[in-house]
Amino acid sequence: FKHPLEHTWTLWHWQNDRAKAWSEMLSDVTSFNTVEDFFSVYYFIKPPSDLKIFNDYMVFKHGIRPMWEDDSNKEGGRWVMFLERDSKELVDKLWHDLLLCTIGECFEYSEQICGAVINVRNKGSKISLWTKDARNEQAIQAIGQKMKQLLQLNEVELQYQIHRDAMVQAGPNVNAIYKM
Ligand code: M7G
Repeated sequence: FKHPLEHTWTLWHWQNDRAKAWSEMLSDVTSFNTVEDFFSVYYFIKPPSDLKIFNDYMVFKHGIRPMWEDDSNKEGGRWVMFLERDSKELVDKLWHDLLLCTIGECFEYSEQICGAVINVRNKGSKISLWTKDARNEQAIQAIGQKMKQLLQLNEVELQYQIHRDAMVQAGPNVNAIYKM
């Protein structure tokens, strides 16, 4: 007997390849819907600290593609943290904890949660939680507060960015509509 999760989740991997368009660099790795299957995937893949620069993991509810254009994301945004000078251990731990909180449905307004992402870049890593409706301030604030508390982000700032803004303002300077 395995312990069922509330939802089925899909792990995606993104790897930079200059010859391809962004969405062609995405691959759907596997899906899981029990705690045990989650851990077999989690311990099988490399931790984020062993990934090469320009690799991402995304864990999204089954049926939601981890891209701005998906119907569940196109009106949404993300709570994102920028981990530039943080240790590899901390980055791996934050990613682990965020995944457990996400698949374990620790957040209120869990229907607003689409998925979690880690981007490994030159400057450091970004970890984010994508939500469905960037106009739902109540849900966004509740989710952000819970994330801050569960991940013990005392010194780490969270910013909420709207995907629609990211689409038009490529680069690191996307405005944050909320910070905490
Ligand atoms: P990023 O990988 O989120 O962050 O976006 P980075 O700037 O730290 O590398 C880099 C670029 O990838 C964006 O400017 C887009 O060109 C492309 N990109 C990223 N995302 C998440 C998407 C997406 O959801 N859809 C599309 N079409 N392009 C994306």
